Amino acid sequence: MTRRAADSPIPDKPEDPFPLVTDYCDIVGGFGRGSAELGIPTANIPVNQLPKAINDLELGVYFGFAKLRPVDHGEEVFTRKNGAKVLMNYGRNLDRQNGDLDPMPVVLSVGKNPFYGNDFKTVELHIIHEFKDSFYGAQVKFSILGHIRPELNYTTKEALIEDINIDILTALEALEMDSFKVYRSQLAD
Ligand code: ADP
Ligand code: RBF
Ligand code: MG
Repeated sequence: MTRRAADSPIPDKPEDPFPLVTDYCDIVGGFGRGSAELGIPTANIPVNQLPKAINDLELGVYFGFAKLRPVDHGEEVFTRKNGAKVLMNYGRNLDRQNGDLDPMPVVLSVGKNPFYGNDFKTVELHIIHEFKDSFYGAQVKFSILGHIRPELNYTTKEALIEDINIDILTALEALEMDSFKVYRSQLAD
């Protein structure tokens, strides 16, 4: 596996403070840049719904598992700060047959996205799974099992995308180890 200069070594099992696990959190709208600019959608979570131990983590990239749950709610339209409209379907098109409701591997960014110059922290999850539709307004429960690397700044969008793709491969490889894989069932109902 490709290891980069800034990467943390992946231990052979979760190490303090991991594993960390959340309750179900709401999936809210962000700037819409993940899919549109990077081709890597991220479900954004309100930081005030997260346990303190997660908010105390250093800014960086982490891996774990995530499980979605639809919310019984009519569709709504949400308007982004730039005026773009987003349909919140509350996860009504999540498809059990497609595995959308199973625990899935995830890479998380806990950071201020220096590449975009945000002045506040966001917690965003890229779920490593192909969905057929968006699921704004649904809820997600997730675990954090390890740290991949600190948050970095980039000179190009392509370099950021390339690093996120390495993060995804790193997460998948770590989560294949039995000592991490066992935490998948921690999220099962
Ligand atoms: P935003 O800035 O509003 O978060 P994104 O471009 O990051 O916009 O897209 C995030 C949305 O894309 C999520 O809220 C979810 O509805 C949808 N989505 C589709 N596939 C995925 C995925 N694999 N991981 C995370 N979100 C996904
Ligand atoms: N943004 C950064 O500015 N620096 C990073 O090092 C960085 N790493 C990320 C790693 C992962 C796995 C993901 C999903 C996102 C990362 N981002 C990073 C955040 C990215 O800028 C953000 O998802 C988009 O701006 C869309 O909100
Ligand atoms: Mg996002």
